[in-house]
Amino acid sequence: MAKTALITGITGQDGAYLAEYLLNKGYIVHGVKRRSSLINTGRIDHIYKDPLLEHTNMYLHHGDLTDSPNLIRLIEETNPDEIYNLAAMSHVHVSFEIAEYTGNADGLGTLRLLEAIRLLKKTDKTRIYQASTSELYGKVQAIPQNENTPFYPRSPYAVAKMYAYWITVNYREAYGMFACNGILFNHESPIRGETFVTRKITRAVAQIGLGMQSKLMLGNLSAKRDWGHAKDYVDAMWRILQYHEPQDFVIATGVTTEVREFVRMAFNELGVEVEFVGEGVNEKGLVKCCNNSEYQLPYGAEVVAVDPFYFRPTEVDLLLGDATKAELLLGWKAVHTVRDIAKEMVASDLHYFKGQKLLLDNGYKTQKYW
Ligand code: NDP
Ligand code: GDR
Repeated sequence: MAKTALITGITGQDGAYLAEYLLNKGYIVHGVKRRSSLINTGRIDHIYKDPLLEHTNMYLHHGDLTDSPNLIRLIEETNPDEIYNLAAMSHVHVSFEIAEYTGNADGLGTLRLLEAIRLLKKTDKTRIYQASTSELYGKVQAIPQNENTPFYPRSPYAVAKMYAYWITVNYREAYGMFACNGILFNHESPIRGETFVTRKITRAVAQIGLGMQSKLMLGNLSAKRDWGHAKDYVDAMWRILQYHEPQDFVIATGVTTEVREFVRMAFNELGVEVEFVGEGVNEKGLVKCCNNSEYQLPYGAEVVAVDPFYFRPTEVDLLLGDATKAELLLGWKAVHTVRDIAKEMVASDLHYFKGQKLLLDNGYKTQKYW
């Protein structure tokens, strides 16, 4: 019999990849989406079919992690074998501005799901995956970070996720639930949210190359992240829930890269070399040379600058994960390198903005029709 999965956060980057992954495995997929004033299903439109018109194994339901009765009803109605709790206010910088909401959705939201499983007496049937994060390590206590490294969260987001992490462990120990944390390090893709640093960079690089934008404004260029591909990471989520006992796993590539270096990699995809000069808020990225006639940028052009607006009140300087446990127990290993990711993301953003430029050059506005 086909297994049933319930995915919260199905409209996000990971939710979209996971839904496609599970459908390909023959699952019936139920996704929780939020009501929004504009349609927010762009990432899953290609796999969605209207159940009233066509056969489908994917169903969408309105819901919210701040709404307990809604979650209880959805779990009761869909009776899932597996729940993937991916929904969250996932932007670290924004969490400093909406700290209480972040705590409610990202922290208490996980408790609401766990309680719903318990109240509905589904602890023996339903397995739950909690989207934990390398942000838990924050001010890192060891390099690299593994499942035994102490946490030191550095943002309202990370503190909320720390509550979610421990309440998941607690429900596992207290009620014997199959509840697991995947401590995932940063993972990116062409459908990454536009305000996370990699996507912000690849979008800007594409537009600068096409003459649609002059400069990219960034915050801390020295932050280091262990960047993997979202496609590889949703496979790890599934493997975590298939393991014979519930455990927590670090999922990472084992390679860390500076934001500055990711910028260089992205410009390299246009054949453009960028050199960083200056320090702190005065640091700039200048064009050193161009090897591709399609994207000729003038020598010395300032294409990157620092804007302190993007600095965070407390920063996470360095993340580097050790996923040995996942490799040994789950047979999981990252496939894509950070350079593969930069290449794929720049290519995808170039494709999109070339289309937009074509429209603009021919007198059509590129804004949405509404
Ligand atoms: P996204 O921000 O792309 O997606 C988040 C999803 O959660 C969206 O579908 C969003 O809906 C939904 N959502 C937000 N708030 C609520 C709420 N209150 N109730 C219901 N749904 C809500 O995140 P990612 O896909 O990148 O990440 C998935 C999860 O993994 C998140 O929990 C994130 O914190 C965590 N994580 C991500 C990592 C990464 O590098 N990507 C690394 C480690 C952990 P909408 O589309 O309407 O905004
Ligand atoms: P992060 O991702 O905070 O690690 O959280 P993000 O891409 O936002 O930042 C990574 C690093 O880049 C620095 N940075 C900038 N960041 C953004 N967003 N915009 C900028 O202009 C900029 N300039 C420099 C940041 O300071 C930071 O050091 C992501 C999210 O997906 C979380 O939900 C997830 O839990 C973690 O990854 C693992």
